[in-house]
Amino acid sequence: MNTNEIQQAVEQILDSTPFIDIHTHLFDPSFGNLSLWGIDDLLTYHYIEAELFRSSSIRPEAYWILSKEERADLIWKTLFVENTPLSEATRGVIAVLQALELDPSAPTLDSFRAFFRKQDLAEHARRIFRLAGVSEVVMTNDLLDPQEQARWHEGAERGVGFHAALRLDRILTETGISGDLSHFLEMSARNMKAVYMAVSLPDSFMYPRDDISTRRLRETVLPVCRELGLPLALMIGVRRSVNPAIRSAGDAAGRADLRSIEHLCSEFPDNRFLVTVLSRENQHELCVYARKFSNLLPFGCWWFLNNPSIVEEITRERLEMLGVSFIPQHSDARVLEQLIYKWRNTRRTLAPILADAYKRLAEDGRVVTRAEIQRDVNRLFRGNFEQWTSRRAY
Ligand code: HDL
Ligand code: ZN
Repeated sequence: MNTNEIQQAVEQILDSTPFIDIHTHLFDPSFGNLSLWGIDDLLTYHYIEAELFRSSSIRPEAYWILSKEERADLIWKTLFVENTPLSEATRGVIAVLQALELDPSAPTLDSFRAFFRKQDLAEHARRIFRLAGVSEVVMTNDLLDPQEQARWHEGAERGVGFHAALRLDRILTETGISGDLSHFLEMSARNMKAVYMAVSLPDSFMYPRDDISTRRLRETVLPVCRELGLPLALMIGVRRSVNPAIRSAGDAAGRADLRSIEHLCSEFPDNRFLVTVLSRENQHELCVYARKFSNLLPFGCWWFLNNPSIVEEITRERLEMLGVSFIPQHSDARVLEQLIYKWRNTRRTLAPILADAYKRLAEDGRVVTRAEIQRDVNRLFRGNFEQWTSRRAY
């Protein structure tokens, strides 16, 4: 293939290969109002709320007393009518409306609300997965969250396309937990058929340290993960509630000391670690650690990194240092229809990066075939995850 044919083949194969989205905050429709979808949820996404407060005179305390519809109306007027939706998060809403054949230049939300009111959620979800080029997503399940606990007890279940992941943030640090935590984790993971366990950690996280996190990881979480054949996803570098007034939008990022990963991968060679870090400054050293430890699988350009300019830098250095032994992206979607724009952006950003890598290989003497490009894309967006989660005890 010549360079044009390589570019075309990469684009076609990315577009036609259904991806596995390994970290989202989506819920199967059976979880009721935990499953966010439609225009009002799309607009009141915390990424967009953070931008509202920069372009509106409204104070957070005045904003939070509005209804969801009133908040969405204010956001649409402020960020989409009075200003141009140029940010990743606001342009994403435009991309969703276009994909659903709605008019992104509408002055009010009436027509969008009328459209979503007519949708059957299960059928709508299948359509969104198809439009996004995603075959399955992994949820984030916090069994200590009362709302979610109630849904599981009422019989909510993972439908086709939705996998569970057991989220440990509260479990790792809460002192009030009594009883056999190992048994609780094992039974919870088995009941949910969790594909991995996950925890987000602050930029100040260190392992080992004389604290409850180290004890819970060493004595409970990692032995249970090993027993059940589950990876542990470490999501490191969050500075929670830097500005509590803006609630979910109030978190920030910080550079972490990744020697914690070095210690964990060394001490637990039979555990598998999925790792994503929130600071741009930590990305290169994460690649270096992945070259040292084959039980470490880097994934995603998380949260504040999920912007084309940074995704490009991270993905290029990962390909250069790791070949295809990493997972390029997850969507982190909180609202169903976000899958459309988050995965459109990923395909659009990755196509030239992958094509460049193949062109450089051709210049250096090896011309790849379409089948080899398909093999690589399968591994990046499906195979690495399937292989990493293939040892499940259930
Ligand atoms: O902790 C996490 O999983 C983060 O992804 C947070 O949920 C964050 O609020 C988010 O949605 N980022 O995209
Ligand atoms: Zn997340």
